[in-house]
Amino acid sequence: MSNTVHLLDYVAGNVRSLVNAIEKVGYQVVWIKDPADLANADRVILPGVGHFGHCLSSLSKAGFTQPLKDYINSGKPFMGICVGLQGLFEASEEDLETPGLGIIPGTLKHFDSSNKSVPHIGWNSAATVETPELKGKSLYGLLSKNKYYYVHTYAVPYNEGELESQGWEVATARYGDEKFVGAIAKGNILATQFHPEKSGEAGLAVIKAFLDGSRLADIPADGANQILEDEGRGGLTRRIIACLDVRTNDDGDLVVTKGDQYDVREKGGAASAGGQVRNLGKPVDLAKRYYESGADEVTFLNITSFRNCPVADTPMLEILRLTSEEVFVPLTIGGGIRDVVDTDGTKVSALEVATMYFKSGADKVSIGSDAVIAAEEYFANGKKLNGTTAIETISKAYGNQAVVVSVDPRRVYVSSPESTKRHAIKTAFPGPNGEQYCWYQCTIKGGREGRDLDVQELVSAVEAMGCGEILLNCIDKDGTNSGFDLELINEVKKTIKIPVIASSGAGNPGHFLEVFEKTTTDAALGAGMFHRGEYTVAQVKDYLSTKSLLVRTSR
Ligand code: 1PR
Repeated sequence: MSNTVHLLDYVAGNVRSLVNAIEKVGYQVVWIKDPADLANADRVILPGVGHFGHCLSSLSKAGFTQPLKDYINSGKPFMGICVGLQGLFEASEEDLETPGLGIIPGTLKHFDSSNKSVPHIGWNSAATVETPELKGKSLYGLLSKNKYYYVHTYAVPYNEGELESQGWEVATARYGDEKFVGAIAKGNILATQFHPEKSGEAGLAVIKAFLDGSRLADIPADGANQILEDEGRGGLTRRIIACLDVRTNDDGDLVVTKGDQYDVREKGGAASAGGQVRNLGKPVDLAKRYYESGADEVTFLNITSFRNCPVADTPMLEILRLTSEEVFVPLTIGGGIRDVVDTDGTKVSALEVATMYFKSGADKVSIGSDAVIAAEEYFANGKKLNGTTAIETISKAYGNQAVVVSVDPRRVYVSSPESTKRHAIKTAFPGPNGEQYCWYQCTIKGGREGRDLDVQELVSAVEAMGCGEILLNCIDKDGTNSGFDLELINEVKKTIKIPVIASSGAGNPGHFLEVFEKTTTDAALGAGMFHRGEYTVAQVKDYLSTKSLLVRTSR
């Protein structure tokens, strides 16, 4: 058999990562653009991101529905990923008007968000339910000790024995009190709710097993069943994210830098503005190092993108391209995601800018300044969505999970809550004049400009617009090594349902423990302490493990 795999090209999606993963395990991708080509394929993968109804209706409009069913019925290898799994079922609550392919019985349900963040984002299990045939065997390389990367709002609830009675083999995961289908297989079909292409070595092993046709293998000695769970959270691990602030230094090279309260220049150096830009290493090298050390995600923030520069920021796109060939965990890119006018006068929409990054290997884009402006307009228009903001257009095309909003708040101290129109909180850390209250002011342009909008207003507005996750920085804490701003994080968590990544202030593993124990944050991010080599990501995870927090340790 050839070493090609056919991928269906039917909907906008950030599939670069999947292509990279397939190439990494030694196969070549051929795109199927015409339904007739399906008949000639030896192996087919159906990727899918975003909205169930949009994906299924795009498939149908492009004439793929019947040829795809025929291909699956032919018995040749077929794999569905994420919405590619969902589409095999009969229906989804996400869009009950548009039917699924109906190959597997069942309907996808919305996760219950009354007691947990939704979407479900992060690393969770895919533990195979043992059947006589599977005893001592791993199905397509799935191992219960491994964690896989999920990002979805709808899932197939798992009811013991139901799918098995129809001949399906199932691997499950648990999120809070909900058990759902993480992967499902029968004969020539394999489908995963998680993204194997973003699941590190564990995910690459699943893709390779599928492409090699290795359906069952002996479980390796170190792969024995070991399904760890965290009370209240199920198998979802605490996510540790490494962040790289990238900018051009005074010599014109793109470097990883790191600020103290957003000031990235060395103190007392030679450059006129007060010192050289701190250079902590090369972006691609550091990203690889953090991946190898177990980072669950890597985020790049292009921190000077508000300055005039060509839209096709070639060096930044190149960084993503090179990183995504070697780093198989989710990659987020931020900085400059907004409607822009290029240096030659051409107008380029935020969606087009984001598309360039997705095509180069990003899985999510992070929006900073533009989100603040959009939120101000949202309130000015009586909380009406206008449909044209960067958040709305990108989340519509690529799914909410692909849109992160990066928030850069700064504390403003006040003597009483009545002395400001903004939401003030009582703080245990009084201001310089003994003020007992503060509000968190949103800023734009990397903290250079404060706006009359508080962090609670911003996060609730962007959640309504379709943002899937908040990256919550804090200018007061950035680079201080003094721990996260727990008051800020608790306030934001109270305000919204979407997941929050706590950022700014991490100086040692204990700070990660503290933020997970004292807030309900979904993930925590570190920058300076990793770049300066004070601690590795692995050390943070080992420490959390010794404190009984669930983390992903196997790659
Ligand atoms: O406004 O959409 O163009 O996006 C610009 C992006 O660049 C925003 O996400 C903004 O947060 C970021 N940014 C702008 N200026 C700076 C700066 O440092 N001068 N960096 C900056 C933000 C903060 C964190 C940092 C954590 C953890 N960096 O991401 O990594 O504070 O640091 P620590 O662990 O060392 O304390 P747009």
